[in-house]
Amino acid sequence: MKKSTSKAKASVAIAALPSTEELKNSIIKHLHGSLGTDVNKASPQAWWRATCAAVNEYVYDGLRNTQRTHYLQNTRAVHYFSLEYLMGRLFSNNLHNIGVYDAAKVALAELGLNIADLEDQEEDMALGNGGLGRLAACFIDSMATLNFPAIGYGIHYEHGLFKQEFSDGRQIERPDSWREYGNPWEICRPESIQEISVYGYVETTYDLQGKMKKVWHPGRIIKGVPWDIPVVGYQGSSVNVLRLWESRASDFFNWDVFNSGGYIDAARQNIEAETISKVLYPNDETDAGKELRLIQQYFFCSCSLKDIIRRYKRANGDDWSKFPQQVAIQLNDTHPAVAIPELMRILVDRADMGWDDAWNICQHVFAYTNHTLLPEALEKWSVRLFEKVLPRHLEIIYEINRRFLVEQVDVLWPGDNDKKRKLSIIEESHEPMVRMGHLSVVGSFRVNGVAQIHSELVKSDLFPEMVALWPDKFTNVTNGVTPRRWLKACNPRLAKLLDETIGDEWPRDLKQLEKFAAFADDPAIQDAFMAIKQQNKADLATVVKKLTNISIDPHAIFDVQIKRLHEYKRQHLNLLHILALYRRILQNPDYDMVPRVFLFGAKAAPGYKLAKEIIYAINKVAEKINNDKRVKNRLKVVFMPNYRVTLAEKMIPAADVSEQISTAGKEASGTGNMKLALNGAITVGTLDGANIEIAEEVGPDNISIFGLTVDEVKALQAKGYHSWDYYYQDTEIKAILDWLETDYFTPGKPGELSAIKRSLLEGGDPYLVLADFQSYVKAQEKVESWYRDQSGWAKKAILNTALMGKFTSDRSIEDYVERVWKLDACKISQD
Ligand code: NBG
Repeated sequence: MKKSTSKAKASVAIAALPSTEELKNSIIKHLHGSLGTDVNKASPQAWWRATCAAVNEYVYDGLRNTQRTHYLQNTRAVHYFSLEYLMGRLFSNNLHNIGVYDAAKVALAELGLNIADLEDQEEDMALGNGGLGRLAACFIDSMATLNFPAIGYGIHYEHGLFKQEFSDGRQIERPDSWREYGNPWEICRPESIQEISVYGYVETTYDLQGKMKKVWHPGRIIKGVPWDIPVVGYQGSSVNVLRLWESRASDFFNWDVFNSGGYIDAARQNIEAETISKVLYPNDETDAGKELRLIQQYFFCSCSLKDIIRRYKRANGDDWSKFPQQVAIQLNDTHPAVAIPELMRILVDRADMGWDDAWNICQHVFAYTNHTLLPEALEKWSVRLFEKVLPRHLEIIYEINRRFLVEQVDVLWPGDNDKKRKLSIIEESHEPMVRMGHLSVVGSFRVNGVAQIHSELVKSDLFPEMVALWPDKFTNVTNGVTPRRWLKACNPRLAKLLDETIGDEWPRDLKQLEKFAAFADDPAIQDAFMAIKQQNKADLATVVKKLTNISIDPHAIFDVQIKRLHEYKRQHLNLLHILALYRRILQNPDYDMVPRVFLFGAKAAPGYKLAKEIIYAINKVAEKINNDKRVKNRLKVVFMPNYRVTLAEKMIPAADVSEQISTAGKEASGTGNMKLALNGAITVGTLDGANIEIAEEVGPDNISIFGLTVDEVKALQAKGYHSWDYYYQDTEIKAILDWLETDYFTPGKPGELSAIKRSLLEGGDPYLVLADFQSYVKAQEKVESWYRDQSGWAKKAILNTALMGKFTSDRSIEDYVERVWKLDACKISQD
């Protein structure tokens, strides 16, 4: 019997790995002992669960060893606070990271099972909207792999991001019940339950010495129940934890109501308390401003802080002086910014610490990552709402703000009320608002953007005065993606080719990929690389057929745009280009073009009307083009329903062209751009976000850049942008936009697709789609001419893969460690 390849290694969390035979026995043992079923009647679900249980024996070993080592060494740790974790599936990821994927595949095959069928039993863990949540998932993978003591904190949503269906081309949202029947990866930890308070009022009291003390009398107490998800580092390094809080009614509180005869009231309060962790807000880059959302934010921050403090006190007792040495907290956007006043409350009100000492601790604990400049995403809470939900925190924020304005702003700009108005944490409009971005900057020791250009814009456009106050506070950490999930696991064919040509160290040292560049001109490697792409495309074509019933030709260019639907990401620019090609084909039946399949994947926020109209328009145009014989298969358009991590894993390895076409200055970084290039897709992109750094790495011959730059966008907008000029001066643009108003794509229903035209003309085209259109068309023509030379294309694709080493999330985490967290890696010792 074949033994598994990895041997027991020193300083890894997981000691001995199972052989195929041992895995087989363990799976059967769990089928019997944990699932209560038998080989001859087990469903694929049961097999999957039994395999997870078998794998968990090793995961839990690693978890115990990691937690014990961290405890004994009393390590400094980072606590990643994020409202979102877009994990996807964990099965193959965990098998790969432990190093038993191949052994499990063989074990399952010997049991008559196909590992891919088992993988399909798992629901995506979609506790996030898009890039921000997926980044958090990549980061916790890297932190475990690099042996950094780290905990992810978040919310255990009962329902993750909605599932998307199309009905006559329109998006329909369906609930996502990812753990309806339990989830084999999570462990409930009732021993670590926390209670948190909301609502109520604040009483001012005085002690015998006449010292003032604020006492918050909460209106509601809610229980937070932690669920732990082990985060398995690559090759059995640390097994860290993602701790997600589920809300429950507090027993203590209900008992009161119950005793006073309010059984129904108690039940109602239960339901309200449990609502908090019910559902993820489906907005990407927009602030919903809803009470429940603020409560969600506070709920998980308060539970997590209490959890951190409990652990700290176990090791350090009541001495707070070491707290900033032991604890770093990273705020993933402003969503968890309420943790700042909450820690102040705990220190000042509960631990009786003086304000200055407490503030000093806060300012050495928190660091804040900004993920967007879009004004609609910058969170603000009305003072009124804050006062209702968190009355004591509002007082604390007022005091933070008062001191900030007096001790910092007025010192640098004495008597300058404009500066005070601009910098105040409280925005004085007719409805006063708490600005969470300002609070985050003031309360943190480090602030970073997520790509070079974005970090510059954070400084120059968003917080220039804050930079004047604290020049050293601001830094950059360019995003990254985990090469374990986004190459090794999702593209096994390419992973194997890499292993064979440059060795197998690249998954944990992605700069090794550079060695692959030496093979870019090698005809054998070019052939192998292109053959792999071809196979991946054929696989995707099968998936497309199954999901949409559309047949696509794997020999066409697969042109992929996968990301949330947003005007600034400009899926409608892509659509206009498709319409231009279609129109050229109709005007010239012999129009010579390389056949191309345009593949989209995108969810629209349920309340984002125009985004939904764009989905509808793409679907309607697709229907027409795909069924038009005159096109002769030169064009196909596919909108994949329910885009999510699992679908990304199938689309990315099969992409030839990567669409990264946001208006310059709007996409903070992008991470899909990295995943696609890593898998050998050529980017058609603007000089925005991390595209700029990708271009620097791969070089101008291997990326097709177009469009206005950030400075040109600013200049055009300053001088006055008139989209109508482009409409009247460019016959192609005019023809396409007018086409959308007819009933050509929606027979009998003219005007159904006119929302796009309206926004681009009457709406002023806020994202400069028309201004970039012709430049985009040229960038696409360039890509097409490149593709006609297959060997040249292979070289470019190989170089894309080879030169993406910078964009591993391991490098991002190392940057955070060096520039922000100042952590030491901790080698794990075994029992
Ligand atoms: C998103 C940006 C992306 C970026 C991810 C991760 C938000 C608020 N921002 O460009 O739009 O890649 O964050 O940093 O979701």
